[in-house]
Amino acid sequence: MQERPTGLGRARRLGWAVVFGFLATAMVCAEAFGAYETGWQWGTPAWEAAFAAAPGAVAGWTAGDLFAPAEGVDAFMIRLDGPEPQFWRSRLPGLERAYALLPTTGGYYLAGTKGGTAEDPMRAQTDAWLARLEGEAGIVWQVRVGGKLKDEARALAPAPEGGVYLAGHGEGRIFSAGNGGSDVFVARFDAAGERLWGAQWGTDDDDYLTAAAPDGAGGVYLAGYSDVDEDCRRVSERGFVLHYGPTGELAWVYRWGTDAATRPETLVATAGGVWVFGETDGALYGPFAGGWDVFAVFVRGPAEVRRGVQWGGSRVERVHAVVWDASFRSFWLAGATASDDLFGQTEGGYDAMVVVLGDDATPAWAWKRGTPARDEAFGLAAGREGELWVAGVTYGSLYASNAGQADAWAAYLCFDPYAGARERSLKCEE
Ligand SMILES: [Ca+2]
Ligand SMILES: [Ca+2]
Ligand SMILES: [Ca+2]
Repeated sequence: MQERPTGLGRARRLGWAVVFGFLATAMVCAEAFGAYETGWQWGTPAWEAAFAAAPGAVAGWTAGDLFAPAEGVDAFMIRLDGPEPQFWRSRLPGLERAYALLPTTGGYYLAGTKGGTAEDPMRAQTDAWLARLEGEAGIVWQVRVGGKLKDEARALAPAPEGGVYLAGHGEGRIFSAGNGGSDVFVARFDAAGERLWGAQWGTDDDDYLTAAAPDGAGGVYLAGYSDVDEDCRRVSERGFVLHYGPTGELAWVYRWGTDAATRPETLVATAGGVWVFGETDGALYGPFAGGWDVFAVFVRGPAEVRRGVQWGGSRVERVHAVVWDASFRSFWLAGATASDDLFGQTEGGYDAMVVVLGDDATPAWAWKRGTPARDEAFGLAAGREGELWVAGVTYGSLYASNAGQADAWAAYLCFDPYAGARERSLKCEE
């Protein structure tokens, strides 16, 4: 699909009316709490993906001429916070694969990975990048993070005073001597793009960062997993949670796993600790249903784990993003399922899903959207009125005709988190 040429001018004219229009929509959404869903799909014959969502916006990348003629891979950000969706769309030349998006005062932080430059041998391989975007100014500043080997950005979390934590993984020296294979890194930046500190952590095997979340006290939780090798062959994966304080000190590390792979994918802090959600290919916290299952565990410190749960269907489940809704005491979890025996039949391949979980992290009900091809939800954000923005990837025609390869999609959803529970209780009364 090509950009609607009136989009940006329209946004300028509408100005604050757009914002108030959006708030009104959100309030109506909250009052009604009826199921509300609208979705979009953007694509070209080349590859597109949307991996990140923030309230009112999604971000991803295109390898084709999505909104303008392209050279290589470009990041894009699409704002969905007007009464007419996708009223503002932007290509971000020079930024490549975007993985994480975070709203901040006056704008957004966006992070991803870009290829090396042939001119600079120190930058011959990929690096992480972090950019600050503000309104119509677009990119206000951008920084590149990484050593001379391969580095990738994966997650953002808010830091004090409008700053941001950037987290990812890379090989060799990033902020200190490499521990072997891939290591995890985290760096704190202030709102002006100045790096305050950077830290590196890892085992002698490959360590991968998947998620970051604020700890509520100025620090940051990180999650990911380490390969477990035997005779240089990967046999399993072991999870980790790291807790860094605001000045860069590593407060604690929790590592865990069994013979089953333990692959944390997302996390969110709640009172007194952090909930970690991930995937396992065995019986980690309960019976294994098959393929990959979802697990959730509450980590309170370097050794204390409570209330581990596991659930899934007979085939693969994936989880990528979680939001804690304190007012409803429930989690929203975005991912995908290939199972016909979990939340009803799939359309085929993976179907995208958003699952509502109670405060014990067990599923109450789920929204599923899919095509006979592979569909997956990667980014998730919640607004103040209970509305959700979801970002994902589809190989099919989810909200529009597939343009070729994978396309990016986004959805704006609103439903009552208690709907499933109410249905269940009605059934019990009958
Ligand atoms: Ca390592
Ligand atoms: Ca499963
Ligand atoms: Ca495509």
